[in-house]
Amino acid sequence: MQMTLRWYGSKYDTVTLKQIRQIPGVTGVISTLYGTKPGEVWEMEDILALKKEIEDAGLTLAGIESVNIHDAIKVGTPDRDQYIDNYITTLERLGQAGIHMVCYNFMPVFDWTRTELARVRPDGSTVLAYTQEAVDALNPEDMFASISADANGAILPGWEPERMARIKELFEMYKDVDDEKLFANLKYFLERIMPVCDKYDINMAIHPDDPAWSVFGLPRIIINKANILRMMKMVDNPHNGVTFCSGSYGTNLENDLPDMIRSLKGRIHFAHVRNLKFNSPTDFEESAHLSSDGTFDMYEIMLALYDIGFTGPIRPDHGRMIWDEVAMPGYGLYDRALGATYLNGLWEAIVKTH
Ligand SMILES: [Mn+2]
Repeated sequence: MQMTLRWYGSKYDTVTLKQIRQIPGVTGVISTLYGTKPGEVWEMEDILALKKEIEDAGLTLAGIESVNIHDAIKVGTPDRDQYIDNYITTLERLGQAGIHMVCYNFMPVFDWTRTELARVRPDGSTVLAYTQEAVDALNPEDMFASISADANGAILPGWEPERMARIKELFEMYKDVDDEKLFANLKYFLERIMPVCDKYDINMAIHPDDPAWSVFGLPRIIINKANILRMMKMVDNPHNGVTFCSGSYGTNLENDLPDMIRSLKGRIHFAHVRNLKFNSPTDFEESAHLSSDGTFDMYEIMLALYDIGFTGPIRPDHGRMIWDEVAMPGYGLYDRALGATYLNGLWEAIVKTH
């Protein structure tokens, strides 16, 4: 595996490549062209400039998170083919630039959903948190207002203001889309992009829905073992793979994370590894990465990745906000650096004892 950190680019991130280069054991970043909108074709010169900037800092561009999917593709509207063509052109250019892993998600309207961006933990750190009760009491517009008010001035991925301004229209677009239709639209998309993925050896890594259940009545399909195996089988190509995100699949305590990892052998192209602390089955907060701080056994998660021979990029996921850092919630330097070091420590111990 290759330890990486997510990096939003020098125009958007409070963390610098120089700082990332100094985290022991972190050799690459996962980045994106953060200014692009879903459906746009990425310019080759922008892709190459991003790659060069990262390599000049002594790191590798280990993959893209994300190339986002236009709503027309997820909804299956008549103009979807144009947006899929654009997506294919972007993939071609990424392949030509030597980039072989692309993370994406197929979540309607919202990317990840949290109800608090700065819940105070007993140690004084602040973290992202979720309670179903809070979601049930809010409508989507209120939720956007509260998320953006807490974002430390950052624009959060998936919560861009121009997108949220259209929230009613987006809900209207999805009103006839149920789980089966979303599966069918995902299949259509994957079948069209697989030839270019085969040609350039691009591993597509779908990120699970977060939380792993329906929010605001919207369909959610990438939520559990049965659904993800169905997705693998419906387009049975090794380039059709997953981002294994422990913090997203882990939102549903019925998901047995090490078992899911083992059942996805050969199809996990990217891993997000973090811990959650559950206060009840519908109230969780993002803890430090250590097993002792949360609900998951992180050793067992890393062991499962080792057992399946995982070789792709891995990253600590959201970190807590500690040591007075001000950054995009979840994406400060310090706690993610601690997470990377802890995961590398687990990995070294596993390698030496197996
Ligand atoms: Mn994730």
